[in-house]
Amino acid sequence: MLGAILLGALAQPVAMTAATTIGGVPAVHLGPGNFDQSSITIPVGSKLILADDAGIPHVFNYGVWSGNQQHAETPAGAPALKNLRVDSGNVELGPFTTAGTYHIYCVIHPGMNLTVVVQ
Ligand SMILES: [Cu+2]
Repeated sequence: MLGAILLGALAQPVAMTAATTIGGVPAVHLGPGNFDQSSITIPVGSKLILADDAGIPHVFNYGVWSGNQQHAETPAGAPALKNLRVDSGNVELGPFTTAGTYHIYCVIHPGMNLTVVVQ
């Protein structure tokens, strides 16, 4: 029974994003007012690095920008993330221990949205 479930999971198509990693941890790089990719897929139990290469301040929460409106979210099972300010360098989120789709946005930059798929 468990084997069948595992095989079923393995048979699902996996989005093969050309993800970058830093020290083996999946990473999304930050531009001046954007994520350099709109989504990233990581395995359950993985952390996620946000790499502020440009040294531009960003502040992250769960939720999305829709037009010029911020919509905060409180996703169940997600690691803590509340007004996380990044000024430069790398910040680590997680680990993400629960499979699901999580939305992260930057409160400073309209439209700066990232979808994190944990599977
Ligand atoms: Cu930002």
